[in-house]
Formats: sequence, C-alpha cells, structure tokens
Amino acid sequence: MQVQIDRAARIYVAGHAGLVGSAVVRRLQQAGFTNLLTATRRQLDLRDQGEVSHWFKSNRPEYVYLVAGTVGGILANSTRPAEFIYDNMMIHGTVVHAAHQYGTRKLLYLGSSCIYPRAATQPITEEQLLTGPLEPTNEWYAIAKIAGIKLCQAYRRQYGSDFISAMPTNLYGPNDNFDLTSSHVLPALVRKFHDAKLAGAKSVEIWGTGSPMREFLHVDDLADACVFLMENYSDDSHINVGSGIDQTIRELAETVRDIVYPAAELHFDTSKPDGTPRKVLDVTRLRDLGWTSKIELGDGIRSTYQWFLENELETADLTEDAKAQVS
Ligand code: GFB
Repeated sequence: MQVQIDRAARIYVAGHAGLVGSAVVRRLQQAGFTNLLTATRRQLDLRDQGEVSHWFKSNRPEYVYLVAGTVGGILANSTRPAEFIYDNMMIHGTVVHAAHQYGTRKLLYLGSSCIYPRAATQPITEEQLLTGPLEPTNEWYAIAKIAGIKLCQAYRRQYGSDFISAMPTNLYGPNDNFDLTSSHVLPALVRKFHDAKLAGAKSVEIWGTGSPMREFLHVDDLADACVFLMENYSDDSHINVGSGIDQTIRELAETVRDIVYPAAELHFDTSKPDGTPRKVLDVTRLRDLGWTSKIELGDGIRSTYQWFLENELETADLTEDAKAQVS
C-alpha cells in the first residue's frame, strides 16, 4: 500500500541530533518535507510522560520517526545495563502513548537486530523474534527494543494506530559516536587506526577474536529506508533493514586499516568479549517492497572517515594534516 505523504505535513523526528535522527532529518529535507519538528534533550526529556504528552498536545505531529534512544557498543551495553533498559523502555512508552493520545497518523519505531536470539538461523528472518535466548552482552537493550515492537503492535490491535517497527542491522556514518569506551566497532576502529597513524604506532588493538560476523548499513541508507517505509509499509510485523552482506570483524578491521593506516598490524585482545557469533538480517521482505541498500561498505567507511576528520578532531592542525593524508 503506497501513500504519498503531504510534503507540508507536521513531522516529528524524535532523536534528531543522533546518528540516525540527523540522517532522517537530512533525508526528509532532501525529499521536500518542509515542516519538521524537533526538540533538544534540554527542551524535552523523552523519558517523562508528562513532558512528552504536553509537547505532543502543543505540537500535534502527524507523523513521528521514533529514532531516539540510549545506544552503544558491546562494552557500554554490558557495563550500563540499567540505563539501556530504563531509558529505552521509557522513551518508547512515552512517545508511543502520546502519539496515540494526540492523533498522530503514523509512527515508525526503530529497533535493533539484537532483538533476535543469539543462536538465530542466519540470515535472520523476522519470524525468529522470541524463539530463543538473547545474547547476554546486550539483553537489557534487546528486551527494551522488543517491548517497543510489542508496544506498537498493541496500540495497533487495541486502537487501530498505524504504528510500524523497523529493525536495522549495525549502523555507521556521520554523527556516530567515536568514543572508545561507548562506541560500536566501526567508529571505534576508525578512531583507533587514526590515532595509531598519528602516533606512528606499529599495531592496533581489536577486541575479541576477530571471528564474529557482522553486517553494516550506512545510516543514509537506513534513513532512506525509513522514509520509504513510512509511505510503503503498514503491517503489524516488524521489518528488517540491512544490506544482507556480512563479514568477520577481522575483515572489517582490515578494510578500515587499508583506508586509514595501511601500515598497521592487527592485534587481537581475546580478553574482550566477542558477543553474538553472527548477525546478518534476511532482507527479503523489504526487497520485495522495492527497497535495497545502495552504499557499498568501503565507500561508506571512506566518507565516514572524511566526516570524522572534518568534525571530530579537536586540533585543527592535525585535521588538516590528516585530511591531506586521506585524500
Ligand atoms: O559493535 P559492537 O560493539 O557491538 O561490537 P555488537 C561488534 C564486534 O566487534 C564484537 C568487536 O565482537 C566486538 O568485540 N570489536 C573489536 C569491537 N574491536 C572493537 C572495538 O574497539 N570496539 C567495539 N565496540 N567493538 C551491539 C549491541 O552488539 O550491536 C547493541 O551491543 C546493538 O545492543 C548493536 O544491538 C547494533 O554488534 O556485538
């Protein structure tokens, strides 16, 4: 079912400053949407139902992209489980409920591929949700994300709300978190190889054995898929969003090394966790609707590194220096 959304409709992007939200805003602007609503964390605490309901009452968004959340890599997930479960459960609860209260026409909720069982059959189909135990390093986050899917389904069943859920694979791109203790693997590797290059270090430390397999999707592809789903998908079931292509962490590290600092050797720290052994999504359902990813991993890493050089580094001299080395 294809619905053309009025380009002047009131559209709220919850989490607009983050990796995903900023990409969704860029994509909506490109597509000609003129009435985008955002609120900073200081203006609106999304964990507070009173504040969120008041904001919805005043702003009456017709469409909502619920892409806000507390997110992080394997270490952050393991060491800050309370924040990951509390923040995410609250944010989903308040926004979905307010969207229902104040007549939002459609809401897209963004989950994560970690909702699936650790031992899921690969590639992972949507039907494998709740068929087995979760990966322990991120079960708190996964439980919150599963609750978000169920929340959307419950409001659809009880109130007829057009609330849909999309499950993206591991994401990367501009505005990512490059902090080594809380980031995901791809931005962490960009920073580690970059720092090693500046220091003239011989090797770079990679966590775990390097054998886990992960699929990566550039956030601009994800944003394109979200805008596509808003106009082309209205089912009860969540839908996977990915590239359908995975590789080992060793292969990923080699790709980042070749782009950022080809002279570096890889050193694996096996005292760090591997997490899920493999996680690649079955994207047949989305492909059948007519959407596929476009940004190839090497190109995406190159442009992300360029963004990192231009936006993340504190010393202007180093930035200029390093920019000259990458171009
Ligand atoms: O991206 P990542 O932190 O999370 O780690 P997950 C992926 C793999 O890369 C793991 C390895 O096997 C890590 O051990 N790795 C190697 C590194 N070097 C590094 C490094 O320097 N930093 C990091 N972070 N990893 C996350 C979940 O799982 O996936 C989240 O924790 C979410 O909840 C996200 O679902 C999409 O892919 O293991």
